[in-house]
Amino acid sequence: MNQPGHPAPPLGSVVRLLLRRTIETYHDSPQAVAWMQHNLDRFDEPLRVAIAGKVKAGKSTLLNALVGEEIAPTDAGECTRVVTWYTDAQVPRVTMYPRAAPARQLTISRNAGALAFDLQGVPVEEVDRLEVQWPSQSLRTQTLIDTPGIASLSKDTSARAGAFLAPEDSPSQADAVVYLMRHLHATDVRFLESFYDQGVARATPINTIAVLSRADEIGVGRLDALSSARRIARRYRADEKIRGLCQTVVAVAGLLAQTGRTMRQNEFTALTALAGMPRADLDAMLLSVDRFSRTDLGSATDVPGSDTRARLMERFGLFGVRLSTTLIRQGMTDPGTIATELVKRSGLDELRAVLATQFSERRDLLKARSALLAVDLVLSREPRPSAAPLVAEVERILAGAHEFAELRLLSTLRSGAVKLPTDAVAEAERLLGGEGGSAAARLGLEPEADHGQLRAAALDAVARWQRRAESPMSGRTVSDVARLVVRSCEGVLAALGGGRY
Ligand SMILES: Nc1nc2c(ncn2[C@@H]2O[C@H](COP(=O)(O)OP(=O)(O)O)[C@@H](O)[C@H]2O)c(=O)[nH]1
Ligand SMILES: [Mg+2]
Repeated sequence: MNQPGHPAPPLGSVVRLLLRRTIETYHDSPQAVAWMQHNLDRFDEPLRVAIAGKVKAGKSTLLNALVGEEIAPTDAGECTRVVTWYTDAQVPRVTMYPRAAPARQLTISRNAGALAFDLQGVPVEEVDRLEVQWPSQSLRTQTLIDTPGIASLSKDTSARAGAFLAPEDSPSQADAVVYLMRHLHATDVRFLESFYDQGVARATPINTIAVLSRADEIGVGRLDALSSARRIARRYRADEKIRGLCQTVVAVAGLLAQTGRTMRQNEFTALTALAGMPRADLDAMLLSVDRFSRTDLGSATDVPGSDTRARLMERFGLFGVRLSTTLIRQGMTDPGTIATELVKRSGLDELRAVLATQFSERRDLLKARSALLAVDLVLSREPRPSAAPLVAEVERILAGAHEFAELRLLSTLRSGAVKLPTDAVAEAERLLGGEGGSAAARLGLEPEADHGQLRAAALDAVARWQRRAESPMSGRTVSDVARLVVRSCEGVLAALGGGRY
């Protein structure tokens, strides 16, 4: 226990020191030193967020939506079968890392607006990964990793994704995962379980967010599709089994978001022409993808031809075309406004907010978790007497760092194992950082709450949970829970400054 007034050193520096000490202890093992050095570098890199899910779940499209550019190839194509890293850089560059040959640079070409890379004849199976360096604000705080589909028909592709995300013999290369699913399927659950069940810091679904993807397709393209999708996501969130495997579930229509962020003038022109058609004719065309693209409108009309319509369908989907033409008919005449509306309805902003609170704000903790897994691997692969203090230190960090204690308690609370009133459980989860690590998120205040409001709310929470901890009515478990919550509130107060009480 730390004495009051002597705050624990930040988790980041404790873990960095552990990494260095491990290197010293294993200085005579080149393999261990290289592995630890790699992890020391990784510790200071942006967070690595992998996008996972079955083939055609919409992973590459969602990555593009997050970046705001069509950099990840979508649909088929051999590149989509290789694990691809997208990192921020000054100059665009694509590097291929074959398994058994030196890395080499690939030329970048564009195919109808989207990037395409040519593997120069190297078979997909022989490529370990591609790295796309791309100047982008959104890649500055997180490296995004596009993965091939899991449980796909092609066993090899699926195995490559599995080996990357949840390798059997070493910790994952990713610090966190966004898992896309269209409906929850048994294979999704199995995959989530395999990712989550890893060595130290286990029993915390901390690094996984689930996305109910292609949300516009729910409800067969009706204009309220997104509301239905949000309702389903809410139901998943309330499901104990799902809550045990991921932090939260958000509904997102990646295609709408991607197209909204990259919409072109000629697409707007085509949509405007469609919106000018007699409504019944357009509605009839919009009954299916095929009808929309194939209907023969003759040559006399100024309505876009079959090829243009097919292309519109690829970019907007049935829902996107229906929504855009409706908006135009209602009087939106500015492409910018339509684009903004597509993004707004897509759920992308909600996903970004969740990524910020669950991942970015927890960066240090997620990095620490990855690093501890890496140290643990060395300690178990090459046990030696001189490493005993390191083993003890890993234990001490896991048991002693309040951040990990918060995570364990969050999982326990979410499993429903603690007998507390429902609203108290919800408040405890919030104070423990379940909805984000910032003071405002923990205290349930608006992000713009001022210092005085934050402090008052934190003091109030300390007092309430202290009473609960000391109440003779509280059983042992509840008292322990309450004490940890008090500690979290004290942490918030300490960070706000101005003395403890
Ligand atoms: N309607 C709709 N289609 C989508 C959405 N996201 C992706 N798609 C389409 O689904 C197909 C597969 O998408 P892709 O991103 O390549 O999936 P991946 O295999 O998981 O990377 C493509 O034709 C996309 O246009 C979405 O949100 N809505
Ligand atoms: Mg893909």
